[in-house]
Amino acid sequence: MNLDIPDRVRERLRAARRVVVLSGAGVSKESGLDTFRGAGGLWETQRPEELATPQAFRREPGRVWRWYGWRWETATNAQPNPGHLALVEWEALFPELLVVTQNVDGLHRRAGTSRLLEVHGTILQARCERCGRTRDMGEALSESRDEPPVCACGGRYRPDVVWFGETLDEAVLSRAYEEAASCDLFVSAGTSSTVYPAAGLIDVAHRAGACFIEVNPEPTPFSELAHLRLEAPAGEALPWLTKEIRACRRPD
Ligand code: BJW
Ligand code: ZN
Repeated sequence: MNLDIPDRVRERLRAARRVVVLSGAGVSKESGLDTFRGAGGLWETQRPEELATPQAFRREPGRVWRWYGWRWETATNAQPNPGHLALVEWEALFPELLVVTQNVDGLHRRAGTSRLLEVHGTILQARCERCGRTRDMGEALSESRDEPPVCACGGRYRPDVVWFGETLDEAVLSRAYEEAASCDLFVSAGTSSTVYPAAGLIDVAHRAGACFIEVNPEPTPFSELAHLRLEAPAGEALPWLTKEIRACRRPD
């Protein structure tokens, strides 16, 4: 990457203590996982609002279960990439770092990020739609690959993720909003910033006066608010930004 960081942004990077990163599917792209929207995205031919919904699961539980089975397999076979690993290094640079991910693939955790909120849940777990019991997704899939397995209570297992029209965990969401409202640096990476309430974190942080950096090869509805835009894949931009942060924090 060849880019000059404006002095006022460099100063904000040097002074930042409370840092929130919002990540999306683009961060896992270089691990071989498809994004949802855009060219080659998982949903190029089908609208996400029609597949990732409780209605779709009610109508065609087998189809939805098989799709998540395939996604579980690709996610568990994938490896964290340099973008995920850069954010692990940020924990040493910013003791108050929080990574808020919309991804359900578990790659941030596997990379080693510890202060992590998975606001759209996890594909690594299945949850009974009736009693809420959870179990390992791999185990549930080995019991039944074609149709969702049935819990002892008679309910069906589904992936432990948040579909459209479902509410996010309230404690998790309010923690994300609190930290966004009080951070001094907010970085969004690999997200189209179109799905709410996660995308609303950007606005909250910006209004609260945080420095906002956007990492995305394509523009988003929030690009114009960005103090710095890194138009590059996260696997290049985040390691580059790490080097820049280290450089501006080194005592002269
Ligand atoms: C790269 C790259 C590289 C490529 N490096 N970058 C306010 C206004 C309007 C609507 C609403 C609103 N509030 C709520 C709603 C309704 C709805 C919503 O947001 N709809 C919008 C689509 C308009 N939200 C909800 O329903 C939420 N629930 C809720 O609000 O409950 C209260 C309520 C109930 C009833 C009615 C109203 C309110 C729940 C949202 C749950 C989203 N779930 C999913 C599926 C999760 C499970 C699964 O994975 O299958 O979450 S949808 C999908 O989108 C998934 C993602 O986490 C999420 C966000 O996508 P993301 O991560 O941004 O990916 P992409 O593909 O969109 O973008 C990738 C980006 O990467 C692109 O920009 C590329 O350019 C870039 N990229 N390569 C860096 N190498
Ligand atoms: Zn049950």
